[in-house]
Amino acid sequence: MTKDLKRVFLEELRSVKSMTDLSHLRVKYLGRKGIITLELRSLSSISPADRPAAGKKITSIKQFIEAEFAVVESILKREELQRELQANCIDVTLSGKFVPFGRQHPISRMLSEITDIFVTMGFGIEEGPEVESDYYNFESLNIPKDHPARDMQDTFYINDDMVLRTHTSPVQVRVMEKARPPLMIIVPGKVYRRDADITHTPMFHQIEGLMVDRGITFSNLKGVLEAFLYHLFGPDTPVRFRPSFFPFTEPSAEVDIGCILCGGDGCNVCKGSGWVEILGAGMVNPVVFENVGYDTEEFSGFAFGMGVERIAMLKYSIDDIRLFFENDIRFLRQF
Ligand code: 2NL
Repeated sequence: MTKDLKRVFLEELRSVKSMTDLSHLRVKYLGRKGIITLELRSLSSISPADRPAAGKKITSIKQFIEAEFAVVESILKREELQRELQANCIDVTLSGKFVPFGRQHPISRMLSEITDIFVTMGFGIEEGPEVESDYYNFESLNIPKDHPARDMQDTFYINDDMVLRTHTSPVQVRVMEKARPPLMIIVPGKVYRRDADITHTPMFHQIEGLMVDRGITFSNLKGVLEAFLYHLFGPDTPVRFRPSFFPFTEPSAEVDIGCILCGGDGCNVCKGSGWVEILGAGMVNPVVFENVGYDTEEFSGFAFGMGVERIAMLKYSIDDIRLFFENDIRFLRQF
């Protein structure tokens, strides 16, 4: 009978294919009403003389079954692990997915390049509000009430008194109100004018600079701007100063560089002249100093301003300013 039990058990064990099959078979043999459990319980009905031998036999079968279960269980577990590894297998030799890199916008790069040159010379960077009062944007800078720049046609008005700043100069006025000379700052930022064509957008970027101290002269202005243009356009770039006019500087100048496109021979960028305008500058008008409470007998200074898009257009030979703001990846990728 016990030989049969082992044989029947082994046959049933052979048909076990999964952990579920195995646990069913375990219940069938070793469960509370399992074959082995019942055999052990039935020992009490055997005569005391035969009981030890019968007990020994059934216990040894139980141990045999338990050992077999352990073997099959470990085989099934290994198979299961193998299946799992196969299903979740990663081919580390496959080539990776292409992740496109972003990059700085050409205007952001131009801004950093310009500010870096001035920071190297010792200028500090200042920023301020883009929505300004009429006073800071115009009045404090000696821009008269009837000046065309103050026209509704040219400036974005928020209301009678507030505008979108048309230049970053109001930031310099704010700084001068708070600090006394010596002062050496540049002010990069967005500015707004009602204008739109291939060289104008309603929003563009400007960098202005200001140096104020005792004994600052036009020579200092010339030296700083020539050093700046030397670093931005290279040591062989010719620079010239032309007389000009701004209400906030006196005297005023416009600064040209030899056309980098044609090398001075004349082309459509320099309109045949061989020169292109790059900056406006001048000695700060004493009226502006009086407005911020500086003693004009003690202090003098120079200021300058430039358009960042305009410089980027010249540097990279771009003929339409709107390309900077269309976000065409084929354009932006080239910088
Ligand atoms: C240009 C010309 C310029 C200034 C900006 C300035 C600022 C203060 C006082 C005096 Cl607070 N001047 N700024 C001076 C001369 C020229 O910009 O062509 N910009 C694009």
